[in-house]
Amino acid sequence: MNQAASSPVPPPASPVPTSGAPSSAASSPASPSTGRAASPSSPVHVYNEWDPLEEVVVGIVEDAMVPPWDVIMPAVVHDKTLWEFFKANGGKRWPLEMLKKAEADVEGFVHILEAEGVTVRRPERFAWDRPIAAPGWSLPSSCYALMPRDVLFVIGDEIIETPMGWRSRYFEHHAYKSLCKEYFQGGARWVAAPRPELTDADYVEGYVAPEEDEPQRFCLTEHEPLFDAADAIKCGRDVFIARSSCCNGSGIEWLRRHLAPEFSVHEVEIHDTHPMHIDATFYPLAPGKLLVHPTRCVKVPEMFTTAGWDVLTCPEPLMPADHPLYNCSRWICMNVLMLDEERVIVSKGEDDLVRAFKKWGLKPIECPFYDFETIGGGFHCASLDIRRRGELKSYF
Ligand code: DAV
Repeated sequence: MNQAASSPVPPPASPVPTSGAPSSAASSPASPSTGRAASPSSPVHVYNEWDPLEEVVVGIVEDAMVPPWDVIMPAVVHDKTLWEFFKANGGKRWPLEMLKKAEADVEGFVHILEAEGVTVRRPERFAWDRPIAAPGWSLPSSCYALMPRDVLFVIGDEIIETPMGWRSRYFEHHAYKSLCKEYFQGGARWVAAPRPELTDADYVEGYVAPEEDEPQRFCLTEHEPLFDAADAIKCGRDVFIARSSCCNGSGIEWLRRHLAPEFSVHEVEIHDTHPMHIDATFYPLAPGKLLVHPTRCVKVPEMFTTAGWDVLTCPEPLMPADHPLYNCSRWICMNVLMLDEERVIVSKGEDDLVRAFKKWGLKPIECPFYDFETIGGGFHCASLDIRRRGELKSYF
């Protein structure tokens, strides 16, 4: 089964520029490096979603618990018919059959990554089944180490432990501590955003998710900065972020100030009844190629059209409507992983998206993932880029 991170750190990447010209958008080299530009010797080096991927962390299915029912759950679980399931089973183990099927998917994903030449690291096991508490709240359990993308924001040579809005994910960073220490020893920077209190003051009292035809509203207050790493997505000098059920305006402002002046953080306007993370809504796949959800992305920032990017609308998902999804919507098909500017890992069964990717000049690699999606998210959620071979640039 999955082992805790144990293999030695591979030699640092040589700082080779990205291969291939951008399809339509202009890219320009960054101005001479300021403090934040990654040191060439750091084992952590990521500026965007598409430079050639060298090392990645992939989540583990073992020990995963059904997220305990808590204040944030009605804001993130799309399907109201599942609320009773969470109320009855939250804080218990997922049924073994579901875990086995999810594990087969994730190990198939790892196999593909390794076959494509990517070094894959795994989080550590952790006692997610233990009750947890902080002043003002307590829960019967944590969740899992399924989705590293949410927990750590990796940019340049820095790892940022994010201030997550789910109480049940408060200790999730612990599954990645050994890896963080190893990367730190190898030269990476490592910081934690202010650890949130997550008291009732963080959540809008009596929150009810909006219907499709209602204006956007969010379940979080501005009591303190909150965001998950997957609420933001990297695009060289520019980072795009959207408010969600786990990301508030203060969280966006914290990231903006922390990353300035090397990176500019732009907020993307969305409409989503159960918003959680930007990566099934707005996804810069490669220079000149922005994948968007047909309705959730209210307005594509003008900088994309001005710079000549193609705005690619994701086709309707083909996952059967009755496929059980406990933590995301069928649009999880958008949650792909780029191995470089062309190779894209996409869920098997999503033939329309595969066809669209080919038309858009990408090389899809299909991997069965519906059973992982049942309890978790997509390829992007299940992974965390540690090193991509490329340089800091502006694509606008
Ligand atoms: O609605 O499917 C999932 C995004 C997870 N990072 C959705 C959003």
